[in-house]
Amino acid sequence: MFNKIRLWKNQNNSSTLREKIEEIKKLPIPEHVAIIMDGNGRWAKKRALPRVAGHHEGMKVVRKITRLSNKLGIKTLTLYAFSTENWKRPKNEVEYIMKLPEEFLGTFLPELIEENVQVKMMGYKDKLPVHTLHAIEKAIEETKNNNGLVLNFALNYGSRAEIIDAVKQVVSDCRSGIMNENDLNEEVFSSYLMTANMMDPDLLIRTSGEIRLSNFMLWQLAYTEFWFTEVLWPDFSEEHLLEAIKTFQNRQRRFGGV
Ligand code: V07
Repeated sequence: MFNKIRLWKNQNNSSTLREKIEEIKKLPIPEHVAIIMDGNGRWAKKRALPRVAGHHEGMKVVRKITRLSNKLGIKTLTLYAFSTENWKRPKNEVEYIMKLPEEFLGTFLPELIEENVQVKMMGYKDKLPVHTLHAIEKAIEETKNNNGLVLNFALNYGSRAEIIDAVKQVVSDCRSGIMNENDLNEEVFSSYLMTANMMDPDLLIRTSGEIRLSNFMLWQLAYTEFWFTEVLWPDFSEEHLLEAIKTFQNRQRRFGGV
């Protein structure tokens, strides 16, 4: 009888996923997880599909991973959706990608509100198409009082530019007397970045086998654990996130606190 139940459980993925979630919740969960969602174009190419098909599939994974992150009690999920370098891609691809926030929010904003998720964005808003920015700002406004998961999209974001802008603002505040240069320290400098009031990521995930940061959160990732996988973003599953967190927990257990 029990063997039969076990057999049924192992065939039923959703039930074993639930068990894995319960297991992982017994140890500390990273509070802030950041993900570089790479490999969408390659996923499409492997299937002889246009690159945009990979981006669309990747968008569905964003929903899945957001729901699980919320369920796990992760406090902040930062997703690198578009870099300042991505403008160099073909015009039609960029135009398509810039419609994804609207499509995503058109479908899932009610669900995000229902699940108490707070939408945020970091990056240079000035270059974004107005239709994209409007959709995101509406979502930010409608979720601003939610106190569940913070879903932070890095969009038209670049870390070196972010740091330069912070330095310029510090210099300006010193010149105008708002700040004394002797008061500048790491904590104060952090408050000049786009992640002001956010804790640094505990865990960085990058998919698609690239082992580099590509100008993503250079300051904020100083003490972060990195987890890289060959899996392409559209193939990234709940199990992969749990695996990354498990690795994080094992590292914490071995090196943390002593
Ligand atoms: C984008 C899908 C995921 C893979 C990476 C590239 C393509 C969701 C959003 C989004 C952004 C803001 C927002 C709600 C949803 C998104 C871009 C690209 C630019 F408020 N997916 N996704 N934005 N991709």
